[in-house]
Amino acid sequence: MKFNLVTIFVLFLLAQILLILPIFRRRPRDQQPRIWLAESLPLLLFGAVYVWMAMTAQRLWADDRYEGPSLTAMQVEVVGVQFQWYFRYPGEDATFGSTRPELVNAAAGNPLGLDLRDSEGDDDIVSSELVLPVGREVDLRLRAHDVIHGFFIPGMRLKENAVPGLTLHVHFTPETAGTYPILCTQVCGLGHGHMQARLRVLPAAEFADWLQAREGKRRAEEAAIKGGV
Ligand SMILES: [Cu+2]
Repeated sequence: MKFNLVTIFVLFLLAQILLILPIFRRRPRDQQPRIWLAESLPLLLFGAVYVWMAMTAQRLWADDRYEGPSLTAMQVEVVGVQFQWYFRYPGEDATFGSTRPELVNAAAGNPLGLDLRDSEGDDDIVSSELVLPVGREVDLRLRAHDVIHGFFIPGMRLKENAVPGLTLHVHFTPETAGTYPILCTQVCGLGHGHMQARLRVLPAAEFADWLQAREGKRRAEEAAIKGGV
Protein backbone atom coordinates (compact mmCIF):
# COMPACT_ATOMS: atom_id res chain seq x y z
CA MET A 1 0.00 0.00 0.00
CA LYS A 2 2.84 2.37 0.88
CA PHE A 3 4.43 1.65 -2.49
CA ASN A 4 1.24 2.67 -4.29
CA LEU A 5 0.87 5.85 -2.25
CA VAL A 6 4.47 6.86 -2.93
CA THR A 7 4.06 6.09 -6.66
CA ILE A 8 0.88 8.17 -6.84
CA PHE A 9 2.60 11.04 -5.04
CA VAL A 10 5.62 10.95 -7.38
CA LEU A 11 3.37 10.82 -10.47
CA PHE A 12 1.33 13.73 -9.14
CA LEU A 13 4.49 15.80 -8.63
CA LEU A 14 5.74 14.90 -12.12
CA ALA A 15 2.42 15.88 -13.69
CA GLN A 16 2.51 19.25 -11.89
CA ILE A 17 6.10 19.89 -13.02
CA LEU A 18 5.23 19.02 -16.61
CA LEU A 19 2.28 21.42 -16.43
CA ILE A 20 4.25 24.31 -14.96
CA LEU A 21 7.49 23.88 -16.90
CA PRO A 22 6.22 25.16 -20.29
CA ILE A 23 5.27 28.50 -18.69
CA PHE A 24 8.94 29.25 -17.98
CA ARG A 25 10.35 27.66 -21.11
CA ARG A 26 8.91 29.66 -23.95
CA ARG A 27 10.52 28.83 -27.24
CA PRO A 28 10.35 30.53 -30.60
CA ARG A 29 7.67 29.01 -32.82
CA ASP A 30 10.14 27.31 -35.14
CA GLN A 31 11.72 25.43 -32.20
CA GLN A 32 8.48 23.91 -30.87
CA PRO A 33 9.06 20.26 -29.92
CA ARG A 34 7.04 17.71 -31.78
CA ILE A 35 3.58 17.43 -30.18
CA TRP A 36 3.72 13.68 -29.65
CA LEU A 37 7.01 13.96 -27.73
CA ALA A 38 5.84 16.76 -25.46
CA GLU A 39 2.25 15.67 -24.77
CA SER A 40 1.15 12.34 -26.17
CA LEU A 41 4.11 10.28 -24.98
CA PRO A 42 4.01 11.40 -21.29
CA LEU A 43 0.21 11.04 -21.35
CA LEU A 44 0.48 7.50 -22.69
CA LEU A 45 3.11 6.60 -20.09
CA PHE A 46 1.02 8.04 -17.24
CA GLY A 47 -2.06 6.27 -18.58
CA ALA A 48 -0.24 2.94 -18.67
CA VAL A 49 1.06 3.38 -15.10
CA TYR A 50 -2.43 4.29 -13.82
CA VAL A 51 -4.02 1.29 -15.54
CA TRP A 52 -1.35 -0.99 -14.06
CA MET A 53 -1.93 0.52 -10.59
CA ALA A 54 -5.70 0.16 -10.86
CA MET A 55 -5.28 -3.49 -11.75
CA THR A 56 -2.80 -4.28 -8.97
CA ALA A 57 -4.72 -2.23 -6.37
CA GLN A 58 -7.84 -4.40 -6.59
CA ARG A 59 -6.93 -6.40 -3.49
CA LEU A 60 -4.84 -3.80 -1.65
CA TRP A 61 -7.42 -3.00 0.98
CA ALA A 62 -8.20 -6.67 1.65
CA ASP A 63 -4.49 -7.57 1.78
CA ASP A 64 -3.88 -4.82 4.30
CA ARG A 65 -6.98 -5.11 6.50
CA TYR A 66 -8.76 -8.42 5.97
CA GLU A 67 -8.20 -11.29 8.32
CA GLY A 68 -10.14 -14.44 7.55
CA PRO A 69 -11.96 -16.38 10.25
CA SER A 70 -9.93 -18.85 12.26
CA LEU A 71 -10.34 -22.51 11.34
CA THR A 72 -11.96 -23.16 14.71
CA ALA A 73 -14.65 -20.48 14.25
CA MET A 74 -18.18 -21.70 14.84
CA GLN A 75 -20.14 -22.10 11.61
CA VAL A 76 -23.70 -20.80 11.38
CA GLU A 77 -25.73 -20.38 8.24
CA VAL A 78 -28.06 -17.37 7.99
CA VAL A 79 -30.86 -17.52 5.44
CA GLY A 80 -33.03 -14.55 4.55
CA VAL A 81 -36.50 -15.34 3.25
CA GLN A 82 -39.38 -12.90 2.81
CA PHE A 83 -39.86 -11.97 5.70
CA GLN A 84 -37.93 -14.04 8.15
CA TRP A 85 -34.39 -14.89 9.19
CA TYR A 86 -33.42 -18.53 9.74
CA PHE A 87 -30.26 -19.75 11.44
CA ARG A 88 -28.84 -23.20 10.84
CA TYR A 89 -26.25 -24.94 13.00
CA PRO A 90 -24.34 -27.87 11.47
CA GLY A 91 -24.64 -30.11 14.55
CA GLU A 92 -22.05 -32.53 15.93
CA ASP A 93 -20.57 -33.47 12.54
CA ALA A 94 -19.77 -29.77 11.89
CA THR A 95 -21.06 -30.23 8.33
CA PHE A 96 -24.19 -28.69 6.87
CA GLY A 97 -26.50 -31.09 5.10
CA SER A 98 -27.47 -30.30 1.52
CA THR A 99 -30.59 -28.33 0.65
CA ARG A 100 -32.75 -28.27 -2.46
CA PRO A 101 -35.03 -25.39 -3.52
CA GLU A 102 -37.89 -27.71 -4.49
CA LEU A 103 -38.00 -29.08 -0.93
CA VAL A 104 -38.57 -25.67 0.66
CA ASN A 105 -41.84 -25.90 2.55
CA ALA A 106 -42.19 -23.70 5.60
CA ALA A 107 -45.71 -24.96 6.37
CA ALA A 108 -44.37 -28.53 6.60
CA GLY A 109 -41.55 -27.45 8.92
CA ASN A 110 -38.81 -27.38 6.28
CA PRO A 111 -38.29 -23.67 5.50
CA LEU A 112 -34.74 -24.20 4.22
CA GLY A 113 -35.44 -27.20 2.00
CA LEU A 114 -33.22 -29.64 3.91
CA ASP A 115 -32.71 -32.86 2.02
CA LEU A 116 -33.74 -35.49 4.57
CA ARG A 117 -31.96 -38.22 2.59
CA ASP A 118 -28.62 -36.54 3.23
CA SER A 119 -27.19 -38.04 6.43
CA GLU A 120 -24.97 -34.99 6.98
CA GLY A 121 -28.10 -32.93 7.54
CA ASP A 122 -29.46 -35.33 10.17
CA ASP A 123 -28.08 -33.30 13.05
CA ASP A 124 -28.63 -29.84 11.53
CA ILE A 125 -30.54 -27.48 13.79
CA VAL A 126 -32.68 -24.70 12.35
CA SER A 127 -33.63 -21.84 14.63
CA SER A 128 -35.48 -18.56 14.23
CA GLU A 129 -33.14 -16.84 16.69
CA LEU A 130 -29.38 -16.60 16.56
CA VAL A 131 -27.83 -17.90 19.77
CA LEU A 132 -24.07 -17.71 20.24
CA PRO A 133 -21.59 -18.39 23.03
CA VAL A 134 -19.73 -15.38 24.39
CA GLY A 135 -16.06 -15.05 23.43
CA ARG A 136 -16.09 -17.54 20.56
CA GLU A 137 -15.52 -16.47 16.98
CA VAL A 138 -18.39 -17.22 14.63
CA ASP A 139 -18.27 -17.43 10.85
CA LEU A 140 -21.69 -16.65 9.40
CA ARG A 141 -22.51 -17.76 5.88
CA LEU A 142 -25.28 -15.62 4.46
CA ARG A 143 -27.76 -16.83 1.86
CA ALA A 144 -31.12 -15.65 0.56
CA HIS A 145 -33.96 -17.58 -1.04
CA ASP A 146 -35.84 -14.90 -2.90
CA VAL A 147 -34.55 -11.31 -3.01
CA ILE A 148 -31.61 -9.41 -1.52
CA HIS A 149 -31.89 -8.97 2.24
CA GLY A 150 -29.60 -6.94 4.48
CA PHE A 151 -28.40 -8.76 7.57
CA PHE A 152 -27.73 -6.17 10.26
CA ILE A 153 -26.85 -6.49 13.95
CA PRO A 154 -26.49 -2.85 15.06
CA GLY A 155 -25.14 -3.89 18.49
CA MET A 156 -22.24 -5.73 16.80
CA ARG A 157 -21.68 -3.10 14.07
CA LEU A 158 -22.11 -5.93 11.62
CA LYS A 159 -23.87 -5.62 8.28
CA GLU A 160 -23.71 -7.69 5.12
CA ASN A 161 -26.13 -8.44 2.32
CA ALA A 162 -27.72 -11.84 1.83
CA VAL A 163 -27.89 -12.31 -1.94
CA PRO A 164 -29.75 -15.09 -3.79
CA GLY A 165 -27.31 -17.44 -5.51
CA LEU A 166 -24.33 -16.35 -3.39
CA THR A 167 -22.91 -17.45 -0.05
CA LEU A 168 -21.28 -14.45 1.63
CA HIS A 169 -19.22 -14.85 4.78
CA VAL A 170 -18.90 -12.48 7.69
CA HIS A 171 -17.14 -13.26 10.95
CA PHE A 172 -17.02 -11.70 14.40
CA THR A 173 -16.60 -12.55 18.08
CA PRO A 174 -19.39 -11.50 20.46
CA GLU A 175 -17.72 -10.30 23.64
CA THR A 176 -20.62 -9.26 25.84
CA ALA A 177 -23.52 -11.50 26.80
CA GLY A 178 -26.94 -10.03 26.11
CA THR A 179 -29.74 -9.74 23.59
CA TYR A 180 -29.29 -7.79 20.39
CA PRO A 181 -31.85 -6.98 17.69
CA ILE A 182 -31.28 -8.25 14.14
CA LEU A 183 -32.78 -6.23 11.30
CA CYS A 184 -33.12 -6.33 7.52
CA THR A 185 -31.65 -3.26 5.82
CA GLN A 186 -32.78 -3.93 2.24
CA VAL A 187 -36.36 -3.02 1.38
CA CYS A 188 -37.33 -6.55 0.43
CA GLY A 189 -41.10 -6.36 0.11
CA LEU A 190 -44.27 -5.41 1.99
CA GLY A 191 -43.23 -7.26 5.16
CA HIS A 192 -39.73 -5.76 5.22
CA GLY A 193 -40.39 -3.79 8.39
CA HIS A 194 -41.32 -6.99 10.22
CA MET A 195 -38.22 -8.87 9.17
CA GLN A 196 -36.62 -8.88 12.56
CA ALA A 197 -34.93 -11.47 14.71
CA ARG A 198 -32.68 -11.42 17.73
CA LEU A 199 -29.21 -12.49 18.71
CA ARG A 200 -28.76 -13.93 22.18
CA VAL A 201 -25.18 -14.13 23.40
CA LEU A 202 -24.91 -16.61 26.26
CA PRO A 203 -22.13 -17.84 28.55
CA ALA A 204 -20.56 -20.99 27.06
CA ALA A 205 -22.28 -23.42 29.46
CA GLU A 206 -25.72 -21.92 28.82
CA PHE A 207 -25.10 -22.04 25.10
CA ALA A 208 -24.21 -25.74 25.33
CA ASP A 209 -27.48 -26.33 27.24
CA TRP A 210 -29.45 -24.47 24.59
CA LEU A 211 -27.83 -26.44 21.79
CA GLN A 212 -28.51 -29.69 23.60
CA ALA A 213 -32.15 -28.74 24.16
CA ARG A 214 -32.54 -27.92 20.45
CA GLU A 215 -30.90 -31.19 19.56
CA GLY A 216 -33.38 -33.07 21.79
CA LYS A 217 -36.30 -31.17 20.25
CA ARG A 218 -35.10 -32.01 16.76
CA ARG A 219 -34.79 -35.71 17.62
CA ALA A 220 -38.31 -35.74 19.09
CA GLU A 221 -39.70 -34.10 15.94
CA GLU A 222 -37.86 -36.59 13.77
CA ALA A 223 -39.19 -39.51 15.80
CA ALA A 224 -42.72 -38.09 15.49
CA ILE A 225 -42.35 -37.85 11.69
CA LYS A 226 -40.94 -41.37 11.41
CA GLY A 227 -43.61 -42.76 13.72
CA GLY A 228 -46.27 -41.18 11.55
CA VAL A 229 -47.75 -39.30 14.50
CU1 LIG B 1 -35.47 -8.61 4.08
